[in-house]
Amino acid sequence: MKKHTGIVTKVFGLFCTVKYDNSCINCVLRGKIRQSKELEIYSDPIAVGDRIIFTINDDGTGAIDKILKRKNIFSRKEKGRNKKEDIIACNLDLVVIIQSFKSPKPNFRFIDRLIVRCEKEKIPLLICINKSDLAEKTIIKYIKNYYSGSNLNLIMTSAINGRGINDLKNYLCDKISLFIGSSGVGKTTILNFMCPELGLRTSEVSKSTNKGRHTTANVEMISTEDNITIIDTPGVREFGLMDIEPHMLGYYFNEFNAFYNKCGFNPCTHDHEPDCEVKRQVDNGSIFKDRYISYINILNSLKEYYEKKYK
Ligand SMILES: Nc1nc2c(ncn2[C@@H]2O[C@H](COP(=O)(O)OP(=O)(O)O)[C@@H](O)[C@H]2O)c(=O)[nH]1
Ligand SMILES: [Mg+2]
Ligand SMILES: [Zn+2]
Repeated sequence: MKKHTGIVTKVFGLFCTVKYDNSCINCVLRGKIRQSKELEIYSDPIAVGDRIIFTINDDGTGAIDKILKRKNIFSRKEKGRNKKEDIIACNLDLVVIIQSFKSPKPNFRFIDRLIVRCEKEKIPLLICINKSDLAEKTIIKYIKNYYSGSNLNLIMTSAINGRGINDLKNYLCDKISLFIGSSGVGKTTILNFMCPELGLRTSEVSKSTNKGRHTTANVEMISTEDNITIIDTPGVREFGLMDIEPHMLGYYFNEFNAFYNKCGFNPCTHDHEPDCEVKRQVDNGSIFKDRYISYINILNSLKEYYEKKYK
């Protein structure tokens, strides 16, 4: 039978939607993939973004024969012995970490965890803070300072008045990008603003909790006419980094890079160790203090996890 190559745009358990030749086809995973040992570590064997080989059945549905080698995997790894790795998406060119200035407020510790994941997987990333129409000058300045030492790309957008949306589009052009962030920050509204023809459903932020409801039930890949491909996710609240050893964390904080060679200890976790250059740079203001505190918070959570694991 003739084999085709396609890309997975949505997953529902053992079924998925596959895009090929500008059309979509519903496919099922063949048993040999479901039972493959290699994929056992994941909660689902297949993910949005997967490139696959499939055959078309007589009834017009497809059967997936093979998942092609993944160039990268963006996943979360939770606590607990039996927890499997959740692949959010794979084969990404860019991860856009989206937060908003207000309703909900930006969560820097959450952004920093996502940054660590991207840096570890070597996936380019962009930080996008939305709802700039609601932002006060002080918070704008604070966010710029917070990430200034990291050299990361940072943009501020408003899906209401359109500011910054063209900058965002420039980053997205000719790429497959993941939109990730808490729910209610405006991911879907931004998509609709960029491509009104999509007509995606957005959610009103529920006023009582300010957390927003989940309207995007699943992760889904959306392609637009101007060669932008976005994988939109429902609000991701928890984001585990449980596979990172505490002494490695510092390498994923770019602003430490210029200094760790001058630390007295090697490896140095820039925490309790004496003669630490990173701490000196925090004290003299070249490393932004709150970003360092965020590092220490993540470090402590990793240490706690590894201590329990090896006790
Ligand atoms: N003021 C303001 N509100 C926005 C902006 N973007 C989205 N919203 C509102 O925020 C709420 C949640 O948006 P939605 O796109 O569903 O968020 P998602 O969960 O990240 O997809 C909706 O009520 C939007 O109208 C923005 O730039 N400024
Ligand atoms: Mg949404
Ligand atoms: Zn140090």
